[in-house]
Amino acid sequence: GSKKCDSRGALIVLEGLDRCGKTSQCSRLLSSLEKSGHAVESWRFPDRNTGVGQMISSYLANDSHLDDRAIHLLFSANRWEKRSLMESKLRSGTTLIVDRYSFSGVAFSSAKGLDMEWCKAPEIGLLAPDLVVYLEISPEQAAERGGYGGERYEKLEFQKRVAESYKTLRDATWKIIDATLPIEDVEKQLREIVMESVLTCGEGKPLSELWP
Ligand code: FDM
Repeated sequence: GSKKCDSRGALIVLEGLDRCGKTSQCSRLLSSLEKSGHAVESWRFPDRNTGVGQMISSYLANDSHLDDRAIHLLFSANRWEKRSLMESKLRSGTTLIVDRYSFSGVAFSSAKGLDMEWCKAPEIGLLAPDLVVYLEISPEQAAERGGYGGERYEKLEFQKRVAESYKTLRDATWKIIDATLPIEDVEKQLREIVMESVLTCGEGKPLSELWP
């Protein structure tokens, strides 16, 4: 008979509070995977390059006001508009490293007081990540790192509530890395976890959808 082997790329998501080091870890991971010959791309949400992304960007910069539910749905729409490209990249064997995804969507909006189940609903049917890595840092330590850019959510009190939301959201499948470790140690741990997931997807692990 025909043995099915749908080799594909892995969908890797990095989550964490602002200033946890996610963005630099994403770029380190990207170059390390590229160097070892993997097909890989680095993505981020919000993707500010689309029309929806520009509305989000102006909201985050406090240049526009939007209802909490309206902005929540825009963040979600911003993922939906990338879904089919995401699926074709993965199926063609490209691993995607994604800086923030639906978990940011739920954590940040529910930190404003929106119901968590309501927040999760528009994410149903998006591709489920093969791996979620949470770079853990306390809100206080993140704030001490300085350089909050002055965007809407970059305030200690709000980040504390986001941290609580992330705690509620995370499950046993998430991998937690201590983001206060030296940058090279975080990088090494991350690479090991990611390589394992890339391997399983290469062996034909099926793609699935949120929320599993
Ligand atoms: N954010 C990000 C949300 O509120 N919802 C979402 O769905 C996503 C993806 O946007 F404060 C928040 C998280 C962060 C802000 O993110 C912009 P970057 O990573 O700083 O660009």
